[in-house]
Amino acid sequence: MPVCSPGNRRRTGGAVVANGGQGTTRQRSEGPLGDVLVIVPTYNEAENIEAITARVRASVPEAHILVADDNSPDGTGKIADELADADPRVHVLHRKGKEGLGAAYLAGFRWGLERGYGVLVEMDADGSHRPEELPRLLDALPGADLVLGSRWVPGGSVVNWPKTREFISRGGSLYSRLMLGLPIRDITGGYRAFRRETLEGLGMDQVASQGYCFQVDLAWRTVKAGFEVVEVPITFVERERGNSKMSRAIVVEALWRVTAWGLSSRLSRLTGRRG
Ligand SMILES: Nc1nc2c(ncn2[C@@H]2O[C@H](COP(=O)(O)OP(=O)(O)OP(=O)(O)O)[C@@H](O)[C@H]2O)c(=O)[nH]1
Ligand SMILES: [Mg+2]
Repeated sequence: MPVCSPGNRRRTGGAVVANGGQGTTRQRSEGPLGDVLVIVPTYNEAENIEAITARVRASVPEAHILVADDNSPDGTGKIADELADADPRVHVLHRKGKEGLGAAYLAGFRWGLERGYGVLVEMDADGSHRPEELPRLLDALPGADLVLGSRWVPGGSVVNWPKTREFISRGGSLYSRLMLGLPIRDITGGYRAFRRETLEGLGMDQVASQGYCFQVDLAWRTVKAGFEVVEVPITFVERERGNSKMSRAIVVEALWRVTAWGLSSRLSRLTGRRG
């Protein structure tokens, strides 16, 4: 089993392994990983939901899919219900209204953990996270506790992304890396595969963050809890249909939360050393 010394990064077949040295590396269970649940959060993705489920089905036929819909006004939830009627491996979690990406994922994780899934995958509905790359993420999971699809490791890339978005994303990852001391290149990315034990061990009940920040929060908790993170290069493709939910509020939330976490962890290290 690969174990990283604190703060190390190393390569294994295109994947980059990171452990921040912020916690003790855990022993990982060696048995079968269990059934895969791909969680797809949706808000107004009527134009995308059918294509994304079909692509997941073609790419990883045995995977189950959970659409976590926040009562989308464009009828995404109804289309998802029709897909679920036609395919017993498609499920729908209807939520009462728009509460943000983080809350939808947390509800989806709980749904999957309660039903015994062994691997829980995060995937956007808009095609940016290509289902065709999911087998590569899953292949890396036996050597990791969390696999991140990464745009910013060698071999990773973005297609059709405006320079401003790339700047925000790269800048957000760099800032989070420096503030939190995390040796992860793509901290804000949302194409991920978790082992169930990782989600059970990272303190999901305390997570309150929402947008990009939700992804930073989970990555940081994962490393702090002593789990091992592997980054696998992906090609991220800008959405072709539907509207982005990215907003100024999401960027501001990420900035203030990451700054607050970084400062408080430095402070507690400082006072811990003195005391
Ligand atoms: N359930 C739920 N899903 C959401 C919410 N906000 C965003 N999503 C979904 O989360 C995924 C990512 O949102 P996007 O709008 O694509 O955000 P983004 O990828 O940062 O922005 P673009 O690059 O412009 O696509 C998509 O599948 C959205 O439908 C929400 O409040 N609730
Ligand atoms: Mg998107």
